[in-house]
Amino acid sequence: MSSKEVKVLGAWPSPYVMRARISLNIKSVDYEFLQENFGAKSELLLKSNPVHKKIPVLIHGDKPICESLIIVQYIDEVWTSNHSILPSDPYDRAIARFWAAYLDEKWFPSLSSIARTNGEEEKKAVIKLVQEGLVLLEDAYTKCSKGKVFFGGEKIGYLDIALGCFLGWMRVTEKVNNVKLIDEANTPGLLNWAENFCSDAAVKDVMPQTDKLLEFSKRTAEVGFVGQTDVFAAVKRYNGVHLDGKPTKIEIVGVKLVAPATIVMSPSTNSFPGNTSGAFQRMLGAAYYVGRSMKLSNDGQ
Ligand SMILES: N[C@@H](CCC(=O)N[C@@H](CS)C(=O)NCC(=O)O)C(=O)O
Repeated sequence: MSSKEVKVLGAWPSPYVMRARISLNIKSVDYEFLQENFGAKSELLLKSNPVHKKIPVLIHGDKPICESLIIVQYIDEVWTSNHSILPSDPYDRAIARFWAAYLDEKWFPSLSSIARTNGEEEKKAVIKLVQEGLVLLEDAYTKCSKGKVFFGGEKIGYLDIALGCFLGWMRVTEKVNNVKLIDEANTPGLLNWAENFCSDAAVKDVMPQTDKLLEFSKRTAEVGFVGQTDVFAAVKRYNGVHLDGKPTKIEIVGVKLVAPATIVMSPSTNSFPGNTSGAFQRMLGAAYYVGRSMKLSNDGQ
């Protein structure tokens, strides 16, 4: 299979994109990784995933396949080389799908909402929910792995990929909030599993380093504005606007007529207000991941 026949539209920090990449690695399929910029989605992405406009998209020949878990399953069915990703037993397959749905519908939304909680009490409550979910997953691990290393047995399987892709962001959450999510006391099986998962040949090159992810989560993005008026208009229009239930603060921290002017915006958001467009939309897009500040630069014209 030529590398050009398989493409992944994605971004390195995205857990969902990791699912596609790990699955292709398991099957030893060569692929081209086309990194998307959240600030300005590519035409190819919009054309390939017109419904959700999200990554990952797997492009096989000229056929796009969307939604990470559907992509994992597609890869497993198309490339039958190496081991199979989904369990061969129908009951085991159903259980693996059940837990993967739980992860995407309940558990990960809780994990990612920690950064957007209001106050310490709410944060503690959401962290507790996440930890309780992990205790349920510990039990699922004991049952699914049947004493082997992975949920899928000897080799990484569907549920390993579904949960393992979140390990990077779990570690970031642990660091930022000074808590333990996976530990010896409550989730000893998962602790061991996580180490084996991250060091697997199919995973280690796509699993982002925690510090890099942490840096990314706080990153400063720059967006050029043509003309100062746009920068001031953006401040006027969006300062105080509620995003994810919190007011957005935008302040100009430096204005130079020749060198770039800079605005810092906080808190950042992971969703776009419906009426944004153009440069400001691109700025919000670049701030997709929670917890970072943002700079707008003005070329001073
Ligand atoms: N259910 C989707 C979720 C994919 C998803 O949320 N992707 C994020 C990146 S991690 C995205 O593309 N966000 C851009 C947006 O929401 O516009 C899947 O499993 O593929």
